[in-house]
Amino acid sequence: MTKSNISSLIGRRVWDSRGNPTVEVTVILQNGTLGRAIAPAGASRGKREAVDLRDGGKRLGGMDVQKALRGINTHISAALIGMDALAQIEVDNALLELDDTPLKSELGGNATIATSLAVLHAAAAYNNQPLWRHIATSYNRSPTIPLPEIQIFGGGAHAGRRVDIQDFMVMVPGAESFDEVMEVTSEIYRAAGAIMMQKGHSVGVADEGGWWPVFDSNEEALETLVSAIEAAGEKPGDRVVISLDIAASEFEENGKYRLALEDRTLDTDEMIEMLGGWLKNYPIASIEDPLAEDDVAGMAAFTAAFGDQVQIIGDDYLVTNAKLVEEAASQKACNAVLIKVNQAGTVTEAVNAFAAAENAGYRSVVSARSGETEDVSISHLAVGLNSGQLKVGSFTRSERMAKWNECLRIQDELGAVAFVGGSPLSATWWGKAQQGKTK
Ligand code: 2PG
Ligand code: MG
Repeated sequence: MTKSNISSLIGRRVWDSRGNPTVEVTVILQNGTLGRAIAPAGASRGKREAVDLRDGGKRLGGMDVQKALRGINTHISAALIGMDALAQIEVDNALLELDDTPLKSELGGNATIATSLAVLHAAAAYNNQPLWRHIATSYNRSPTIPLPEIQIFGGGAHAGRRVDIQDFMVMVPGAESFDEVMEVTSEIYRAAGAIMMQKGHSVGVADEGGWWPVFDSNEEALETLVSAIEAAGEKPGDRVVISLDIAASEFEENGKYRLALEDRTLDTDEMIEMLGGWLKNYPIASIEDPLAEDDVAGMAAFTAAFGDQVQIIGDDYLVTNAKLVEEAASQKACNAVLIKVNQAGTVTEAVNAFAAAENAGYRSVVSARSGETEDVSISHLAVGLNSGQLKVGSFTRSERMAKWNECLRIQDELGAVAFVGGSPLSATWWGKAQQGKTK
């Protein structure tokens, strides 16, 4: 056995930001090097993403992970002990051989992703490299500091469906550094809180730390977001733009879109018209899952209409799956992909989806889940892969701030020049408006 071979692999139950059980895996190599990672968990999940293995029943809301842990501590550890941690693809292939079901329902995507990421961490530590550098070296990428998307109001499945739309976010493409993004976002978050307080709408925060959305319509949330950007001293659409995750699959019923807050039901064309109106009236530069995951024709029609002005991201629709990304590209649906490691279930599959996106000329946004932990692997993934963008949730709660803070640390190592700024949005109206502007 060589020093980088796995000598032990142990699963343990830990707890996520919603207080639900989740899976942590610790890998130890022959020379004592340790790698550790924790599986995140989604609430608005795509139908085709890897599923978490949960125990079901009444205890802990059916969310316990004892079955997943048994799989790790028996089958997975038996298969992986002795393997070289530096051979990520072989390790991930071994996981796929153990569970060849399409959605990893036997071992659970929670078990496989925690294992796969823990091995990646161990390999980085073995090479005495920070994770981002190990990723950049392994996949032959030039590391950069990503442009964040940061939530100000939470909604949809993350806020008891109080509003239909899921994420009302800001991006600061006009910032000179990651640090500047943090500062501007903090002011906007604070201003939004003050506005909610003034209106008597301040009742706390949603799952990802954004303000709980007490609004009479979805559009009121957008109007309030614009007011918050202005109250923070910014001109909306200048240094700061808006990004939305519609998460439309969540309110699609039998091919129609049910906006419960407004007591309205829209067909695909009406949905496209409504969103088109928003794109016209608000400085929105990025929009995720504007139509439901099965409404491919709608997604293609939306992209044909607006793809040359805004970033259109497939999340539930593409579930970090290379094959689905290729299909979407052939159908000209979306122009960007959300990369969530646990949707794929292994690091290799997530990287394959990222590579497929790049081949297709699609942008990528590395993303957290609504259920998160102190694990900051995705900050390193975004930097190491040079994904250009990172979505983590809001600007409160340590499971979110840990990821932003990790980017600040990495920026100190890489230097502010590594920050991508607004370049990921260069193909949008925002990027086009910047051309010709002198600094
Ligand atoms: C999303 C994510 C994060 P969840 O839809 O993009 O906002 O939510 O993890 O619940 O899928
Ligand atoms: Mg989404």
